[in-house]
Amino acid sequence: SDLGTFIAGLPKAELHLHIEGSLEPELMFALAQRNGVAIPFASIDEVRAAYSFSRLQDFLDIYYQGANVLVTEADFHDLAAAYFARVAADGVVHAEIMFDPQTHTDRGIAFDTVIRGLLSAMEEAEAEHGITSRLIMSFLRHLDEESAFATLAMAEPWLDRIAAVGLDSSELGHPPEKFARVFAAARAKGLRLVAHAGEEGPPAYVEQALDLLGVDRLDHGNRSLEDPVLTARLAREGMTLTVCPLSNLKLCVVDDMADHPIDRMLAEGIRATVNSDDPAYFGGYVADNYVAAAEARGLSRQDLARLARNSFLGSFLDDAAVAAHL
Ligand code: ES4
Ligand code: ZN
Repeated sequence: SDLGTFIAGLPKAELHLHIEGSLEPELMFALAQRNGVAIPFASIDEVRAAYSFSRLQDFLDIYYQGANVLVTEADFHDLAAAYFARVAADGVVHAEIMFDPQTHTDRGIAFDTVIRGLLSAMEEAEAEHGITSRLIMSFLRHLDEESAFATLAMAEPWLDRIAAVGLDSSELGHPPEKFARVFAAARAKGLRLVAHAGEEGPPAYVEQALDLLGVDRLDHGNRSLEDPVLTARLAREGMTLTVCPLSNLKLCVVDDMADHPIDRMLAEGIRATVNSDDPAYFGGYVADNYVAAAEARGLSRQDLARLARNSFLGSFLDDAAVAAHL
């Protein structure tokens, strides 16, 4: 379509992408076979049929199962290489990709295996596709503070290759305050900070992410709009929100794409961006997310250009690189 062509032609950054969530069923099967790992699905169609969720936890249970096929450095390389090859066609020129070390280290995969595989694919992506990238190491919030500190310690030799730490997994019952000390430690090491907040959790969790973690960027943030004071604050402070429309629909954060708040966020003056979250599970890569939101909410080409511009403004690129993309 004309809209799809316009969107794919907009240079953009992707700021909210879980690399484990880019594991397509075809690669899941290939890696299961390569590594002799059992998966609870008989066919690729059966995998796709299992991707029906009524809340975040339904998805997370399947997502952690899928990640079991990732074993060797080559697996992590191939996973990330497939992501970069796919989003080159979406107009992505910069990607800040999250990975969840604990999902792997807790089943005996070395931290170094994971990061070496990802970094080699990132280097190739710059050479082959001209896509620059950064790594965000995300802590699983359903695990304890001690496990997050242990993960930060494993990252110590790699700190110059990691841009930021993040916070993901089951939000309800695991408020940001649980990780205030480990985020302070990460900041002291020179890392930037992001956290998922306000996806299923209340506006108070967003306030904690701002006030107790001191995040540089918020992942999701949808439920902030329930609080007019918080909404105004996000706009005033120029906080970037990494919004994920197809994820929001699949996880029932919105009942219908026609109800998606992306344009309301822009109208409130919030620096909103559009991202894919877990594209292999939620039915589309980043350009599909722009298209779905644009069709459902009647976004103009000016709105779409604003969203793409916001993706660079909200990135962890240095000022000169940001300016070069605007
Ligand atoms: C996630 Cl959509 C979402 N929310 C929280 N944690 C996650 N990990 C991967 N996708
Ligand atoms: Zn996410």
